This record gives sequence, C-alpha cells and structure tokens, in this order.
Amino acid sequence: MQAIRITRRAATRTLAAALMAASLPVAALAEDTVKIGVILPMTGPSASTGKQVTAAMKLWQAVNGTKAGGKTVEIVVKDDTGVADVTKRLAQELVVNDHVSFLAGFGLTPLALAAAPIATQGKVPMIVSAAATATITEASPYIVRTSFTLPQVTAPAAEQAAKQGWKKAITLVTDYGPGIDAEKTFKERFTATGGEVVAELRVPLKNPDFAPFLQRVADTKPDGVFVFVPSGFGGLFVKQFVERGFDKSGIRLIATGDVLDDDLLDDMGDVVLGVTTTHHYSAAHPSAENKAYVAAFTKANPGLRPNFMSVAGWDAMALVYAALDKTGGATDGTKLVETMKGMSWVSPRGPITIDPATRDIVQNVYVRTVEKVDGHLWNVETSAFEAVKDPVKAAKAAK
Ligand code: VNL
Repeated sequence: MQAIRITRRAATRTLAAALMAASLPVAALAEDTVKIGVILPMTGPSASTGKQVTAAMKLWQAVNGTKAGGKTVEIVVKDDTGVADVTKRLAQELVVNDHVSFLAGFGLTPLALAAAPIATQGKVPMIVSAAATATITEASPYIVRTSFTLPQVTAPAAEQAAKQGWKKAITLVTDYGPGIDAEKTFKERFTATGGEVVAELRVPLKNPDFAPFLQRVADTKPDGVFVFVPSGFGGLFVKQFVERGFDKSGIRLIATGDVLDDDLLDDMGDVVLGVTTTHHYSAAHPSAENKAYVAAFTKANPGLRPNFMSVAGWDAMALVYAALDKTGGATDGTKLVETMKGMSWVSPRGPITIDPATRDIVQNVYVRTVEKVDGHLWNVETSAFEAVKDPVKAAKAAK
C-alpha cells in the first residue's frame, strides 16, 4: 500500500512540474489554435452519418495537416444523440465555453435549425455538412452548406421518371423537412412533364415501418414509386420492398441517392441492380480526385466505403482551411462567412461553389444506375446536370 501511495504522489508531483514547465507554451498555443465544434449523431439510428462525417474530417487533417492561415486547427466532436435540445445546448457550450471559431456537422434538419440561433448570436460560422432541407441556410446568415438540398437532387429524379415512360407515380418519403421538400419537388417536376402523382405517402422518421405504405403502392399499381429516406434507413426500406415482392411486380423504383447510400449499398443485394437514383456524390465517381479520396478513406477506415455524408465533411474542412488561409488566421465570424461566399474548388464529387447569394452549395447532380463491378455494387454515374443551384432559392430569386 505504502509503496503505491508514494508512487502516486511522485507521479502527481511530476505531472504538476510538467504542467508548470509547460504552462507558458500552452497559453501561447491556445492563441494559435482554432477550434471547430462538430455536432453530429454519433449514436442512434443516424450514427452512420456521424461516423462518415468525422472520418472524413479526420482524413482531411491526416492528408493536409493541421495548419491553416498559420493556426492549428482542432476538431472537437460532440454527440447530439439525435435530439434538437441537446444540439442547441452543445452548440451554446461550444461557443461560450470552448470558444470555437466554427460550428459544423448537423445530421438532421430539426437539429440544424435548433442550433441556428446560437450561430447568429455568437456570430460563428455554422457549416452544415449533412442536413439538406432547402430552407436551412435561411435560418441564420452564418450558415454555409457543403452537403446538398433535397430539391436540388430530386428535380432530376422526376425527369428521369418521365424519361422511363412513367405516367402515374406515387411518392413515398420520410415525414419531415427533407422528405416534404422531395415530395413537393417531385410532384412539381413530374406534373410539368405531363405525369400525375396519384398518392403522396409519408412515413414517420421514428421507428419507420414501410410495409403498410408499400401495401398502398401495391394496391394502387402506379408505373413507379419515387422514394426519399434519410441516410441510414435505406437498408430497411429495400428489405421491406423486396419482402413484398416489388422487385418482381413491374412497379419501378426511382430514389434520391440517400436511399441507395454507399454506406449500405453493397449489403443490399442484387435486388437493387439497375435501380436509378439521382444525387451529388457516388463513391464510383470516376475522377482522379475521387479515386484518391476513396482509396485514402478506405485505407484509414477498413471495411467502410465513403458516402455522400463523408464528402460533405471533407468539403467542410476544405472550406474552413481555405477561409482561414484567406483571412491569415483571423477568426472574426462575419469576415469568415464573407470570405466563404463564392469560393470554388474541386471536391471528390466534382466541381463545387458556395453560392455567394444564398451560402448554399452549387454542384453537379448525377443520374446513376446500380451496377456490379468486380463483385461489388456501385452507383455508376450515367449522366450529369451541371452546376445545379437549389431550385427553391433560384425560383425565389427569379421573382
Ligand atoms: C437529412 C437529409 C438527413 C438527408 C439525412 O440523413 C439525409 C436531413 C441523415 O436534412 O435531416 O440523407
């Protein structure tokens, strides 16, 4: 006992001495450190989003180093547990106590909206690198988005349905912000092609059971069903779709890329071969930038394929670094947001720009088909709509 106590005391003294010796450099270091407070679902049904985004952010630092604008960039990750109130409290703590210069992450729309007032009050840039309801960027002038918007990726899906000869469609979406965006956009665009949406079905976000909704689809017999579910839920949807024999029913399926998410795609099975989706990122995107990204991501995270959430995290870091480089490390939030407006770079997904008018992302949207390549399932891009703006904001601006 005695020996242990002595050892402990000695250890404590050594630690205290070390801290004292280090105290000057530590204070100086704090001045040179810029913190990004990252708030994401790290547990619960959307945990894959937290995992993908943080993995990409860490990879960015492993590849590009930790310095930007002469400062050391430090990432602080917090688990929002999927709850809006928790998100708001964490954002407040990160701004007030941890003095973060950026907030980032935000996996689900209601949680991003809960944090927006904190960004505004604290004048802290809030990089939304997941949530995708069109209106999010309007919730604070400090929000800049590196993910996508549902109207942006859904409009091409409706055109694709018309091209496949659909006359009657049903929409089936998760019942909250991004789902409603997808439902409205699909209906507007599909109707414009002369088609008709004969039923609009909304599935709860919590504990979804698609079976009764799929029964409605089977009974109505449309030419096809358009689907949106958030990242992480596509596996369950496909399972229930197949269980009800839809793959053999003649009823077609078109979805946003959230449904055939790269995080889950390879485990969905051959039943999804040939399914068309529209989205801004596929791990199969055939550019040199993306090949390097996928190789580095997979090496750093064995068994994990990067999905569209990851690439938004990667680009959030690209944006933070570019902004800090441009301000020479100055962290005034208003100035940083101004600096970000209009920035353009080549992402693993293709060329992207921060729209200076809306702070939303302008990017290519790809039409993809599931194919088997070397024994694995991939969303293979077959065509692209270039430099697509969020159509909701573009329509508002045109008025
Ligand atoms: C949202 C939109 C979330 C699309 C998603 O996955 C997604 C959102 C978590 O805005 O809440 O794929």
